[in-house]
Amino acid sequence: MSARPQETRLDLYPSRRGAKPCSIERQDPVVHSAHRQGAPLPPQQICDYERNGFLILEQLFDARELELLQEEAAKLRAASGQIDATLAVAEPGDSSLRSVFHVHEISPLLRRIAHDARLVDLAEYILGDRVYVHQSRLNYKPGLSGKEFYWHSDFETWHVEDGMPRMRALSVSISLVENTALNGPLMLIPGSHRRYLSCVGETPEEHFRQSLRKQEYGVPDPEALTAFADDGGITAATGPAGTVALFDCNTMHGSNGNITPYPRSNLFIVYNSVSNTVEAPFGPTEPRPEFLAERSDFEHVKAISGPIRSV
Ligand code: 6CS
Ligand code: FE
Repeated sequence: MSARPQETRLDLYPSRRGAKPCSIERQDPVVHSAHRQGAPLPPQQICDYERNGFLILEQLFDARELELLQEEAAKLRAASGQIDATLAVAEPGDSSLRSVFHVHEISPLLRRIAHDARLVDLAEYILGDRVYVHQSRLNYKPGLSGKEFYWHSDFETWHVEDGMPRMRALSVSISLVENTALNGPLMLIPGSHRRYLSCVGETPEEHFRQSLRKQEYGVPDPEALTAFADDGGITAATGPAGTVALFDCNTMHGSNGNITPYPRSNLFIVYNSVSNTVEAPFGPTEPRPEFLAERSDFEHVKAISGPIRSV
């Protein structure tokens, strides 16, 4: 593999380079739109998102829409043997299905959801720009064997391994089943998005083959993580099926394993600003495949309004 020429770009968020972990102040806004008028969220919720780095919303989708989404996730799971093998990720040490990536490209219904005005308007407002889908996935967290997602900032990986320059992206997670304290719900650390934890360790080539099952590089050091939790506490995104968690690309998050007998599945859609498209990775490895980070089609999403009935 040919080495890339000596790096001359300014890197505001260096990571996996130094011998010691360190913490860097965020250099980017959290809410990129200046005006509160005409916003798709009440001012209090915008403040909450800005302060905490996430927002939990219930009842964005109606019962029929949720049913369609649940059926589609089950269909993809049942057909996972026929899906391009690179998109389907198995649990570590097990062959049960952990995640399916690029779902907005393989399912017309999930594409329709990714283009839904209720989500796109929120993303455009918070990111202050037109947006495109950087990544999408279904996380199944199967019953009995679903393993944890260790603490991480998505942005750290997207910057180092994919070349996302700035913090101007967010994730939408839609739960497909009720998330309780029991089944490994998404956990987030309020306020953690305001600092960037520069991690240690040299990324191996094709790190994604390992990291999507169990991440070991680009994870926070225990002291910094503990300080984050001491300061902000930990919030679990529990709630009925259909609960939406909207979170900043640098919010520290993770989830426990699921040893209940029932799966805990979520749909994730990542929106990035069209002014923040990925470049060469800021770390030394080759760019990850496009099913993890869109690199060729940066055309902005055109929001579609109205309820989703069938596609
Ligand atoms: O590596 C990634 O891009 C993915 N991994 C995690 C644990 N979260 C975000 C993203 O899907
Ligand atoms: Fe993540």
